[in-house]
Amino acid sequence: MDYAATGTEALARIDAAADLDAIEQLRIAFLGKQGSISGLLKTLGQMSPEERQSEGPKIHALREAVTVALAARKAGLESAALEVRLAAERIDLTLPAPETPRGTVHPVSQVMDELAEIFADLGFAVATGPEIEDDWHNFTALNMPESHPARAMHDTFYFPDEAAASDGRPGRMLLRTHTSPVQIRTMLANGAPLRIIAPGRVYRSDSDATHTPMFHQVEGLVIDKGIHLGHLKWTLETFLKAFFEREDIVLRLRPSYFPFTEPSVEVDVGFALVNGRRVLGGSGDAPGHGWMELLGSGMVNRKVIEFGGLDPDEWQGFAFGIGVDRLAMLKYGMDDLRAFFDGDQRWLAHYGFSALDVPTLSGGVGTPA
Ligand code: 2NL
Repeated sequence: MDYAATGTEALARIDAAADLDAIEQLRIAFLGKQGSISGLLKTLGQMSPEERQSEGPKIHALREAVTVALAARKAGLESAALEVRLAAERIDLTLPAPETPRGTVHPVSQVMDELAEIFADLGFAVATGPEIEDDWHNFTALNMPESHPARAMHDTFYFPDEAAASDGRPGRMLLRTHTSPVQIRTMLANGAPLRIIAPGRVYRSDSDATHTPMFHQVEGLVIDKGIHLGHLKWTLETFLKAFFEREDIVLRLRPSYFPFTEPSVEVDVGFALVNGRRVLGGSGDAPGHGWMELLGSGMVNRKVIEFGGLDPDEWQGFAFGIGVDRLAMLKYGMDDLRAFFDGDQRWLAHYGFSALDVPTLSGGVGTPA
């Protein structure tokens, strides 16, 4: 039998295939399980040895020719598609830059950079860690055991139970409710002494005018020998003066309670009412002044130091936590937290920072040049 006509027709159809889908259809039609050339190959089994000797090589040659043609046409179509894409995605680097740069740095990013800069000057490193955490690092290690009421108060987003322990992690998986687990991880990994801040996203199932399900927090942790409340107060005072760029920042420390600190201290900052707006500075006890609750802090609970792998008789520490979004609102005068995460171009253009306005202590952390 002569397979030349079959081959010619097959090659013509392959040549005419318009796209990769058509090539695949042809491959199936010729070489698939039910394909025509596969069918020819099956006929070899019924042939006499003589017949097989004359027909076999022709059928195999036909299959080889079709296989090669399919591959060649496929490569041709792929490179044509790439050419089209490259032409469409070409950018003209000789075009002039836009009149005004349109991207801006989000106030939250700007404030995070300011915090890193201020605390770097005080000898703090920036620590980061996972936003998807396990129960142990987020709660247990912070002296909030399974039944602790503070766990319920955290409005935690939990993952379905199957996610837990599948990779041998301790406890249920969740979205971290604070950045404290980063500090636990750093204590376990690096030991003491330690001076870190842990800025980042945190999550709580809570949403209204002053709460969003995702917000930003910065926590600080110092572990060393002989650390006491005086170190905490000086550090916070120094930080807040640098951040708000005012020497007259006055703090008031009030006793409070957190499971992870003992004693715990709520920190208020004095403000004055100017044209109905709160401006930080001066004693809150002066006429026309008041106190605003700003952050929580305290001496690290002995149990938390132990969970961090350290001996609390040898190492002491202080810690604090502040909302970064709130800090940004206070410093840059926004009044609605929800607008932070709307992605509205007008808001971003108004409150955003130039990418070149990198906060530095020598240049003034928050003062646009
Ligand atoms: C608040 C209070 C706080 C901490 C966070 C902390 C972390 C470790 C050990 C001990 Cl690893 N404490 N963090 C301490 C006190 C207060 O945050 O009101 N945050 C918004």
